[in-house]
Amino acid sequence: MADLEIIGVPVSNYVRSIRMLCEEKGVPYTLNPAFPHTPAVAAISPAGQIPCMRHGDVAVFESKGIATYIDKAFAGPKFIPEDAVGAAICEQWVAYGNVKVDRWIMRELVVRLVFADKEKGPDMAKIDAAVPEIAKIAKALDDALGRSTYLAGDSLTFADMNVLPMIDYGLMFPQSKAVLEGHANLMAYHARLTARPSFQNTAPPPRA
Ligand SMILES: N[C@@H](CCC(=O)N[C@@H](CS)C(=O)NCC(=O)O)C(=O)O
Repeated sequence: MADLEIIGVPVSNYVRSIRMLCEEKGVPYTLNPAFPHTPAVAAISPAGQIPCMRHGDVAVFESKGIATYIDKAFAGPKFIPEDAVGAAICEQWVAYGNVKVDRWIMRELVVRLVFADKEKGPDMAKIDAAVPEIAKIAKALDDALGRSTYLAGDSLTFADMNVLPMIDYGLMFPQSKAVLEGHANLMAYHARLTARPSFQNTAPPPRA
């Protein structure tokens, strides 16, 4: 069978989530470190977003679509539950991760700080506005992790791999770190999951 190709730069939280899934399942893959909106990406994603995936004739965009394909097409442990409740709860946390955690931690805070205008600096009003939203997210995740070991119950699912890189990025910046650190369940979860080989082996290269 053809090689599995994951397309996208390793610094992307969503690319890392897909790479973590491959690592956890033991699925070999080739990483094509393409930036958003480059030809390899635009050929698959109408939005020009990463990650994308190719496997023989199959091309998929959107990380959850890619994760579903990999989980079903390859042997190894399952990380998207098949039972009705497990599947729904996993999907629920993936959606919450994408709509809330990615939006407020990644787009409204991390990306604004990292890609700030060199002369004007980051838009601090927008960063400040993100902080109370991140506080709500931290509480929601912390509450869920007080009820179960992982977001979708007592086994690791793709929902955890989806949010972990986002939380890890949030802990790198003082504005979000201060909020996240106040949540003991979330911090214990971050420590446990970032120790896994799937996280360690997918670290992006240091910024030049
Ligand atoms: N819903 C998409 C989001 C992917 C996404 O936001 N990727 C970012 C990099 S982490 C990207 O490609 N940004 C460029 C853009 O949105 O134009 C998914 O789950 O794959």
